[in-house]
Amino acid sequence: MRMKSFTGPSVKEALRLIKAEFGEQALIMSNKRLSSGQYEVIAAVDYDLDAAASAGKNRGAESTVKPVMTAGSQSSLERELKKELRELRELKDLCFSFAARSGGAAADVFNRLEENLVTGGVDRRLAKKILMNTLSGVTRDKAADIIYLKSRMRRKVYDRLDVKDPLANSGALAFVGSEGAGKTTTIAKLAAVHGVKRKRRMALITMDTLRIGAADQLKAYGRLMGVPVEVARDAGELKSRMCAHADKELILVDTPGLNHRDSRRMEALIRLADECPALKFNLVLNSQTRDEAMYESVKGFGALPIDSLSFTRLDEGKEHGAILNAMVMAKKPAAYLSTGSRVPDDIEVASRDRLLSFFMPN
Ligand SMILES: Nc1nc2c(ncn2[C@@H]2O[C@H](COP(=O)(O)OP(=O)(O)OP(=O)(O)O)[C@@H](O)[C@H]2O)c(=O)[nH]1
Ligand SMILES: [Mg+2]
Repeated sequence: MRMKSFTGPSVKEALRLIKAEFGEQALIMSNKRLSSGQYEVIAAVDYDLDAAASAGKNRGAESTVKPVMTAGSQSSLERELKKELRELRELKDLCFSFAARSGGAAADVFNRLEENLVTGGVDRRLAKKILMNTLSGVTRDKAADIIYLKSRMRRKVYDRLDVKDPLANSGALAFVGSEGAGKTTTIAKLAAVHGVKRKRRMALITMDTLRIGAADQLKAYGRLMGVPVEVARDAGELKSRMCAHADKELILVDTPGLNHRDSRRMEALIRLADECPALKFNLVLNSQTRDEAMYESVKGFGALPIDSLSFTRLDEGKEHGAILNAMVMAKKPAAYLSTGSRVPDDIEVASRDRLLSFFMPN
């Protein structure tokens, strides 16, 4: 949704400008005569509405070409589309009342707040939801107060953030994720923090027996830190290694990187979760992954009982909205943030303040 104020010597002229810029889809939010004698009309255009409408058209076309499309998938698309339209209608209603409350300033305020989130990498749909949350219930006197609204929006985002440190207590934690996400490096950093700095009794177990040299990578770290490293090829071996280290406070388990579409290997991980109920899972995500791939990954690994998320490569980009997108989609707390490849320096436990500073810098 984008709002803009148009002025002209008559309402007709302002409407002509709106039509020229926004087309027939424009929603007229308000109009009034200014003290200068000019007329101001506020209009909004909904990009998603366009996208949804054209997606609807495409789907229609598709279903005539492919009559075999199942009723199930059709109704789920319909449901999705209906949900989206309902949300847009709610947003439109909210915009109407917001525009009425704040007058001409609404367009500017609305766009600035939305762009604030979107330019930071927050998904446009999520940005809209946050905006709806922020704007609903705002009183007339505050409706054009950008400083107040920004801090209200910060609070709304802050309240959504969930963090946890899964190694705060004792237990076994397996790190899963796509190839090269940063699992082994994250484990090495955490082993240095907990095993070396805090002197907690710990063991590392690697299940990455597929890639040549993968187990050696972790063993080398283990040797340096004086932390035992073992190899387990399957759930049975993992269980017996975990039993052998029952005296340890922490057991960190490295797993091979996998494409979530690789159903055979994903099933092996699901079996692991079934057979080792004491094992918790942390999903390691590269924070620089593009939106679509990030969603796919979160959805794919959602088949596992994921307990928390870690994000790597924060040093490689400036916009970190993708982290918020992933947290909201997975409905899981953030655990660790990796800010470089140095072991053990480049890791921190996620905090709500730190996360907020990524999505909404001051
Ligand atoms: N810049 C940067 N590099 C990182 C970060 N975390 C890991 N890396 C680097 O990314 C590469 C892959 O890291 P690994 O820890 O081996 O990744 P992995 O998930 O274990 O990979 P597979 O086991 O092959 O699936 C290594 O070169 C790391 O040094 C990070 O936060 N920032
Ligand atoms: Mg690895």
